This record gives sequence, C-alpha cells and structure tokens, in this order.
Amino acid sequence: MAKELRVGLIGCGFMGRTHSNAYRRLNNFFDVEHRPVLKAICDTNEPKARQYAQTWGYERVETDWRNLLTAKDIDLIDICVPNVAHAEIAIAAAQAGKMVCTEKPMAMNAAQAEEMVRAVEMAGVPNMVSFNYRRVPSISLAKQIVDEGRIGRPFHYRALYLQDWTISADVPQGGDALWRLDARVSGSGVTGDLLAHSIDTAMWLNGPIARVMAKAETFVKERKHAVSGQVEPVTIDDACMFLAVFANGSMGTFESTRYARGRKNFNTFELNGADGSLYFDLEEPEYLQFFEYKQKETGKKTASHLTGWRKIHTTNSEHPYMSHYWVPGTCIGYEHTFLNALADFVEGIEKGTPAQPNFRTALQTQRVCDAVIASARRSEWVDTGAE
Ligand code: SOE
Repeated sequence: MAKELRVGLIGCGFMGRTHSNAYRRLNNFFDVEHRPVLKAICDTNEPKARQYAQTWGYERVETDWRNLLTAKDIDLIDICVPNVAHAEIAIAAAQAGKMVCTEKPMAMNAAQAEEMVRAVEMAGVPNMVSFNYRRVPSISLAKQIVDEGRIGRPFHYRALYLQDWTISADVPQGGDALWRLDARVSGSGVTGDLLAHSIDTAMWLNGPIARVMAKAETFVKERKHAVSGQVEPVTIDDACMFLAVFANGSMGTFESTRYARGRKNFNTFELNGADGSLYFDLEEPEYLQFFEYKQKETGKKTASHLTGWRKIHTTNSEHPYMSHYWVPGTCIGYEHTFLNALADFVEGIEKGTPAQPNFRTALQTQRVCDAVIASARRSEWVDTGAE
C-alpha cells in the first residue's frame, strides 16, 4: 500500500504552482512508494489561498506557517515564499521534525544557509533546494557525458542567463508580484535569482568554483515601491557578470541580466574540454549539443572529415527521465523539471540516498553568490572557500 507524503506548501505564487503540479502528477509518471497528499496551502492572503486550494486540491488553508509546524498531519514543508523567509521557516520546520524543501536561492546569504544546514543535519530530516534546471533531461545528459569521461580535461565553462522584464523604469519594486526587485526581501537581484541557477548547474557539471571576480550594475537607480508608494533607491543588482576559476583549473565566464531586450529566459552554457564540448540552450531544451573529438569507446580521434556538433534530441527512453513519459521524439516541458526533482527527492527518501542538491550542497552555491556580490562591491578577486 502507498505511503502518504503529507505536504504543507507555503506560498501561492509562480513557484507554488510548479511544485503543486508536481505533487499532483508524481504517481501518474513515477513508480514510487509514496503518494503525495496536499494537506495544507499556506499564504497570508487568505482569499488567494482559498482559491488556490480549490484549483490545486489542497484540503485546508492556513494563513500562519507556524501552524504547519505543530500539525501532526504534515510530513513535508515546502517553502515557495520570497527569499527573506526561507531560513526562518526551514530552520523551524527541521526543528519540528519535518522534511523541508525550499525554492532557490536557498537563503539571503551564506550565513543563513549555514544555519539551515545545521538545522536539517541536527534533525536528520530529508531536505532539498529546488534547482530545477538540473532536471532538464538534456542537462542531466550533460552530467552523464561528463561523468562518463567524454569531455576530458576541462578548459572553459561559459554561462549566460538573460531576461528583459525590468527595463522600463515604470516597473515598481516590492510587493507580492515584484519582491524580486526589493533587496530587503530577495537578498540580491540577478545574482540570487538567475546566477544561482547557472552556478548550481556549473558546479554540478564542472566541480567547485574556487575564486571569482565580478562586476554588477544597477541601471535604474530609483523605483516606486509597490507597498509604500514612495520612490525609493533600488539596491538590487540588475546585471552581474563574473569571471571564475574552478578548482579543477578551468576558467569560467558567467553573465546575467534583466536588461537583455528580447531575451525572456535565455539560459545557456558551454563546456569545452580536451576530448569534447557540450552546449545547452533552454530555448531548445529538448536538445543537447555535443562535439566529440575523441571517442571514449575506442580511445581514437573521430576522423576529421566526420567531426561536427551533434544535436542530440534527448527524447529517447535511454535519456534521463524520459522513460517515464511519452514515446521517443515527443517532448516534455518546464513543469516536468519540478516533477523530476520531486521524483528524485522521494526516491532519495525510499532508497536512503538523499537527492541533490540538498542543503549542504546548495550552501556552496550560496557561498559563490556571496563571493560574487562581495567581489562586485570591492572590485577584487574573492575566494569562495572551496578547494
Ligand atoms: C525570474 O524571472 C524567474 O522566475 C526565476 O526566479 C526562476 O528561478 C527562473 O527559473 C525563471 O525566472
């Protein structure tokens, strides 16, 4: 008989929807022992939460997340609220003996993230940070190709994460919809929101980042605040670029902005090694590009007249996650990355192998984000503490 995984989800925004959808679909696609039960949705906006409960099938509504801590019918607390609240809720949830998942970035800064790691490890509760892009089948395939030793010695890593939704100076900051623009609530701008994704993927594929040198910019210096109604200084980074040195000796460049006109969610990376290269572009998520210079199986170089970038359509059942979906040649979407992450989390509980990135792993991404922000402020190279 299926074991119940009784969920209390906090936050009725965009991310709450992606997670709710994953809980509802898990058993349709993955053969796991647990069956998610949507027990409670929590949001301070009660009418919104009531509507949300109806749409997604939550049994009850809470307006204070503390009620989830004492609730005997909740196993997992899922944090989908603005970044400023992640640490307090996650620590309290762990201390209450609940499993904890949180949206990225993990926290406002590494100091908070360290406390969160301590709390989940002391309590011994399963935990995960939702870096969903790892679960795009093409990106998981990139990891498989690296692990199979097909890239050889890595030289370069190049990542872009570009959006354009804050170019107008009339966009306000703050409030329910635009908290990402208010540093008091988000911790940072594109560094925590976009670069954190790129850094998580980069370190998963290419190992720890040891040092960074960054430049950040705030193009619009003042915006009306949606809550106070006053024009206030903007303290987030609108754009941030950094150079990185990986612990394995390879070099990285990372760029992120919300001012790249025409780019909506343009997330790409390229890894160049001695034996091959990889390229991914989220606008064509069902493809991974691979250049094979040396064949792993034979140890021989591919004949020069046959070399070229291979565009792998990652929809075969042999590709990561794809055996759970449709027939070869048919694609899955953005929402499935959250479903794949949940499946990994649940399988981790069932097999005793914690899903990644757990809080301890995600702490390192937070440290790199902190180092990037410090470097941009001081205009100097900053060590991340990783070796
Ligand atoms: C920002 O616009 C955002 O919604 C991020 O917060 C998400 O993490 C990213 O996946 C899409 O863009």
